[in-house]
Amino acid sequence: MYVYILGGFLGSGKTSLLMRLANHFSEKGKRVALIVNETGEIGVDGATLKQKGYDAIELPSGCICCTLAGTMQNALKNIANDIDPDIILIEPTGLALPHKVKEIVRSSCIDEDRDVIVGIADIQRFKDLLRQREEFFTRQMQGSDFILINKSDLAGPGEIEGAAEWLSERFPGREIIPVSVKEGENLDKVYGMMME
Ligand SMILES: Nc1nc2c(ncn2[C@@H]2O[C@H](COP(=O)(O)OP(=O)(O)OP(=O)(O)O)[C@@H](O)[C@H]2O)c(=O)[nH]1
Ligand SMILES: [Mg+2]
Repeated sequence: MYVYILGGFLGSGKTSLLMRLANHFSEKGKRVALIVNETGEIGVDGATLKQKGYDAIELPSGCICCTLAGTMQNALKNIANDIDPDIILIEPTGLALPHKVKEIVRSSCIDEDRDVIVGIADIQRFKDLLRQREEFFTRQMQGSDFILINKSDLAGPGEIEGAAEWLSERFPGREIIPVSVKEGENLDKVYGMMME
């Protein structure tokens, strides 16, 4: 069982990516389960995900990397026992630290082959985020196995290159991929990195 944690600030595109990944892997015949910890106004809830045919668990408000750690452990165990999916996709809130979520996954005694943190940076708000919350953003991206620069369709000239340069200085050796989750740009590359 693979566990993917989608880490990124509020509005960066986590839910949009979650839906894309769920569709893609389901079409490939994989059994996908979803854990969402929504606080966003625009988002999907467990009921909507279930309507779409996914096994989904929605965690109550609160943050899975701190106050809801135990709740998330139980959710993981239930999913592993009852559903035994090929893939679990986890969307923490935009204020969670993904490496803490990963620690909880690892302490849940479920039998995962691999856990992966996908970091999502929003190009539209990249400069503002650095100006206002550079330290938090850096910690949030810190544990990522690779980083997506999302919303490439909205980027101005040079913006992607600037963000990629900043990220590769901070996180040397980390793969950085510009994507548009909305328009599908570069998503094949992301799928390829996830289940090979
Ligand atoms: N133009 C554009 N918009 C995008 C893209 N990806 C996501 N969005 C939009 O950005 C907004 C936020 O996307 P979500 O997927 O809800 O982001 P999120 O990270 O789940 O947000 P929270 O759960 O509230 O933290 C939505 O209006 C999306 O339609 C993209 O690649 N391009
Ligand atoms: Mg969301």
